[in-house]
Amino acid sequence: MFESLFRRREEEEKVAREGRLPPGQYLTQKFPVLHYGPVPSFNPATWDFRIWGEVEQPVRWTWEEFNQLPRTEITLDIHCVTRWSKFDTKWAGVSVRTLVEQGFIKLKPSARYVIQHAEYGFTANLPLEVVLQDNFLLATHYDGQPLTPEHGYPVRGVIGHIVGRNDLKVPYFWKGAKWLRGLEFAAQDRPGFWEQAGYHNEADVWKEERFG
Ligand SMILES: Nc1nc2c(c(=O)[nH]1)N[C@H]1C(S)=C(S)[C@@H](COP(=O)(O)O)O[C@H]1N2
Ligand SMILES: [Mo]
Repeated sequence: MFESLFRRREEEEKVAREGRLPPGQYLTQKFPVLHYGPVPSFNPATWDFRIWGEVEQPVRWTWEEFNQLPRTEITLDIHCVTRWSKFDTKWAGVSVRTLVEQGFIKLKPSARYVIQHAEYGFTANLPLEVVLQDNFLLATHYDGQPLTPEHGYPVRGVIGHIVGRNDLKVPYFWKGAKWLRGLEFAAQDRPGFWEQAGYHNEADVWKEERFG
């Protein structure tokens, strides 16, 4: 107990020295669960993932098809607006940038924002350029294992900081929707669930943009 408290403090001081601890955040070794509403169930026979809006061709992938998309692994520092940060988290899944580059998604020039649509109508909005960054992933796996139901199984958006990539925008972790079912590419921005509840639209962790 004391030993693990001590280790937490040491690791926090280390990431702070490395410039990886954003203002107002603390390091946690746990993985807190945070969301509004119940955890949905998953049926692989009826589940689908849709792409629509400002695209040349709307797309619908079954779970089987989603699993055949090209895969990417990233390591992220994730920062929750409730002030916990978790460092060196390992994710695997599908990169939206790769889908665009390899022609799985054909964007119209009018596409400028992306709305993540999750179960029960939950939404989260981001600018297209952020969704196309290397630090945004449609994640199916955390730390080598499929996501647990409470962390978003089977697919969730994740966004965080990649060490050494200070060129990338880093929004708070709420900008990744758990139980994700589709991406809408939009010409206009539209506030998502937490943004409508008063959270900041851009949500930059380094600028501490917590509330709008
Ligand atoms: N579908 C859905 N996704 C969601 C949320 C939610 O309420 N519903 N909350 C967000 C918030 S506020 C946070 S902090 C993270 C938490 O992810 P975690 O439970 O895996 O830590 O999920 C985000 N994604
Ligand atoms: Mo959150």
